[in-house]
Amino acid sequence: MLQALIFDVDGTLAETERDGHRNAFNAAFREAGLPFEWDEKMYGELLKVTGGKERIRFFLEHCDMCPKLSDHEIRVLHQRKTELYTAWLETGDWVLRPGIARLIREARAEGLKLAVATTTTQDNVEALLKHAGLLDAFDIIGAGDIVPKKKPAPDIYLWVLEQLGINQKEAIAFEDSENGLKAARAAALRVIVTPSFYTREEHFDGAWAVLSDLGELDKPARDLLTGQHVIVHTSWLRRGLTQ
Ligand code: XBP
Ligand code: MG
Repeated sequence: MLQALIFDVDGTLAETERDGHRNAFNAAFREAGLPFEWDEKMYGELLKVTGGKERIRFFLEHCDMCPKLSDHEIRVLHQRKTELYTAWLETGDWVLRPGIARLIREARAEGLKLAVATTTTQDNVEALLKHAGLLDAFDIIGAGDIVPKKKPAPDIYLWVLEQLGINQKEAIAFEDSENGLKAARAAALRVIVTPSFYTREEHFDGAWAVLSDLGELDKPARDLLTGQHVIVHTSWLRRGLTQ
């Protein structure tokens, strides 16, 4: 029986990568006097590395002309990036993706548990949910360094399931990326994928459904595999995908 919905954050709850995280990384680099910038295309490639600190480290390791930074320096730089990113969230210059707030409220009203499973930093998730007026709706937030291995490892999903006290058959995960899908599938969860700006070309084998978004009452989503119109309701999730 369905007990919980588990949401990824970046790309799934909102399109936060290009104008939010990327700009915050670049502003932190500028402030620190570092001689590089991540353009839109390069950032899309760097997103294959999950986690901001890991992404900076990977970039520096593959950049001959860049200065080398210690783990401590990367942590300090990343801390500043988090401040800049949460400040951006507070400007409200972003929106939740279609159907997110609607489904969360519907699930809450029906007593389903709600959780987050993300590689982003806890402060970022709290700032995003708070600004959206949804922080109180969530029972568990699994974020950032709370587990040693980030997505595509299943660790964050396994941690969230344990905290919720349920098994993998009792939850559905919502993801936007191949790395996220792999993580949730490795935890044996059913996964609905709503591809985002940076993940449209990725492969989603093993997804339960691949949808344009979750759909609003006046603007249904599109099933990207069948072309059908759908609005993801809890009843739809409970019943399975055969309507
Ligand atoms: C996406 C990520 C994160 C963000 C940056 O997370 O990989 O690393 O790009 O956030 P999600 P931090 O699992 O929510 O899609 O700099 O805080 O790591
Ligand atoms: Mg994501």
